[in-house]
Amino acid sequence: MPNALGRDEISAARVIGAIWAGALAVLSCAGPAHAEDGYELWLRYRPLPSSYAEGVAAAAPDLTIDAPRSATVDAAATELRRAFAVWLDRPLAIAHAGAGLSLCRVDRPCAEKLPPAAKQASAFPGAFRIDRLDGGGMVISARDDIGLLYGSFALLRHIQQQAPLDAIPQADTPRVAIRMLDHWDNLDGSVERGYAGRSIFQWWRLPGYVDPRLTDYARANASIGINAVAVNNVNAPATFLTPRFIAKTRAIADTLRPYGIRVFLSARFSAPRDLGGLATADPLDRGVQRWWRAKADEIYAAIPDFGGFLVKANSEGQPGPQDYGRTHAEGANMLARAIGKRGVVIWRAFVYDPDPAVERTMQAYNAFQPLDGQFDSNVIVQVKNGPLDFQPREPVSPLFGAMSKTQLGLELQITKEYLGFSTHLAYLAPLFEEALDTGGLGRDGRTTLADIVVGGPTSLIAGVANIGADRNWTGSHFDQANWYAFGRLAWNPALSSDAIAREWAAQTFAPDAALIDAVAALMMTSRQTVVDYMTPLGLAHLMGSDHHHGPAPWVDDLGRPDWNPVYYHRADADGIGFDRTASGSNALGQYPAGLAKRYADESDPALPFLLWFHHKRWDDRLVTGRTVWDELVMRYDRGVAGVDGLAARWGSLRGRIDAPRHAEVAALLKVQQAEARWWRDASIAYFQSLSRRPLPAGHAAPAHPLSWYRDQSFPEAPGR
Ligand code: GCW
Repeated sequence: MPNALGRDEISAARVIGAIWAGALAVLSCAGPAHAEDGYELWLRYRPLPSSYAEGVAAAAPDLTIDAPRSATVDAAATELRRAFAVWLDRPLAIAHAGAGLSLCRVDRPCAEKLPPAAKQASAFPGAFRIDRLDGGGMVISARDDIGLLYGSFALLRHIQQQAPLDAIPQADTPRVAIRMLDHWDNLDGSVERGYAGRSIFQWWRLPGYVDPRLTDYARANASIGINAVAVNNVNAPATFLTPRFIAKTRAIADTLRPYGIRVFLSARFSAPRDLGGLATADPLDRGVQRWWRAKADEIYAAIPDFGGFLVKANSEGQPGPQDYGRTHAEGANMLARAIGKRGVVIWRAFVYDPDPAVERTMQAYNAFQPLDGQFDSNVIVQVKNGPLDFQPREPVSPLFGAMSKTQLGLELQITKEYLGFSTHLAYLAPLFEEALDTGGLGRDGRTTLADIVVGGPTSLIAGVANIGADRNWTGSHFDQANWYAFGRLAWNPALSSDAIAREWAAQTFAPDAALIDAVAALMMTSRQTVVDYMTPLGLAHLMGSDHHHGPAPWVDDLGRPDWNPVYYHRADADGIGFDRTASGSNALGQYPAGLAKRYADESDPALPFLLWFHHKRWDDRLVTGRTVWDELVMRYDRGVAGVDGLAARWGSLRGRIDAPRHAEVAALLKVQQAEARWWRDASIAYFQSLSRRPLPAGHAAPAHPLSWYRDQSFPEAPGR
């Protein structure tokens, strides 16, 4: 992409920025003027140190707008004025001279003043440039209004980090067309797998009352490039498609539209029966096709830029085309034809057979890969990053790279269903990055997952939202970083998780170089720490049933074998792990040869997928020099020590972060310390009951007998 910053350039710019910011931080010791409760997210516009503020005032004494009047341009101007009023300590006046800061649509006269490069700017929707002009002014230019809004937020991000103004010009282009949040929000205001309070969508009060919070939600999304939102749970009743709910959804769409965000609805496949009184929902039935076409027309009449339908079909009890002997492609195409050119159908590949003869992680591939080439061009098949279900670590789904004739979208989970809810500190960008950077997926062996999902008008990265009505939006301050990082990576999957952590920390806490180093370092180790105390060495799905809170590796009595943790770890007196090589289920055979070889490799001491792909004997000696049993215990303890380290490092930042947020994070880290021990102790107590091996020297016995851990129950756990 022309003008795109690569990882190296970004980190070079970041280092320069950090040095500059560090020098300035010495000068600025003013405390925050506002109570820091997290509501403002990363959009905290605080007074700047005077020397930096002078530069900002010189470059942007006033604002000129040369673009057709639109709600989006107004939103950009409002946001700029909100921030600059603080930075200039006076309102940013609207001018007509164009000598200060200006917003310039490149089809307008202002384009004449732009440097030549700006005239060849990317045509990808949302692309923008920020330039300095010879006279000292600054101009944000784009081909479309949304580019002006994104450019405005980029400039605000730059200034909030107190990055050098000399580092402008900048240009940026989204790499993915649909950058989407999937809310698993229910009609009754609860949120499936939500740990940040009730839903922000107040269905009962809509459409008459639209919570102003939705505008702040839209601002936050636009600031990181998110441009699509599914407002209801994929496990949704058809009620969302009734006229009453279309009117409510329209009110949401009207609020989000100025910020470039299109609304989608999760659609229940049986709606023609549930609502339409038809005897069938068979996608090949003419009456069913007519019903969906009329429903789509009704929605588009209310919401002209409606994004389309998100569908969970024939998965976990949801209805779908297979109920009528039809394929996923036939079901998806029927809906796609009802939508037509107006939008897309996002069809989820998260399926597993109700009667599993085949190993669970192989099922989505078996169900979808043979359909490659059969989906209409406005169907996107949305695939979770891993083949199981958003575990702390998984290999990538083998569907990526195996459906070259189908538009595949990536589904990530931002809410931490399996990583400690909103209580544990786990920065997820390294997890997202690990998936996106996984290579060896194409026939050439050089294609990464990111290469597969970036590109044309139906490219998609979706994330299951972690947002709720809690004052701080995400249930904990650090979970805001996961929303932020998701948006930034969906915009540009080549950004580094470390660079994102730094820009988030600078905006969320303060642009102080030492503070940013400390916060980013803590964030960057947090996910591996969770892996260590929950699911070390490639183990997975060891959590409590139903609510998914806490350890329960002993569970073996659920309705289906593949719902039980014992199905996944396969531990017994002899050993542990799932043989997915050719001698076992051969899930490994679903990957291209080079990647399969890397996944099966046991020579890297990190051993990320050892027990995902191999069954090992307890006494087998690993590349680390330890036996499997000893290595397992060591990893659990490393996880516990890791959380202690997070807590200690956070503790040392006391006084350098505002007291309310510091105290809240510290309290949650205490819970995490206790719960990491619980995960470690319960898991070791259980596995030791099978391995009958002594703990290696220096590793303490679990605090309680196994029965104690088995007896814990959490009827009040949120998110079910
Ligand atoms: O991760 C699992 C969750 C379910 C969820 C399902 C899915 C919305 O436990 O709560 O249902 O996946 O992705 O459809």
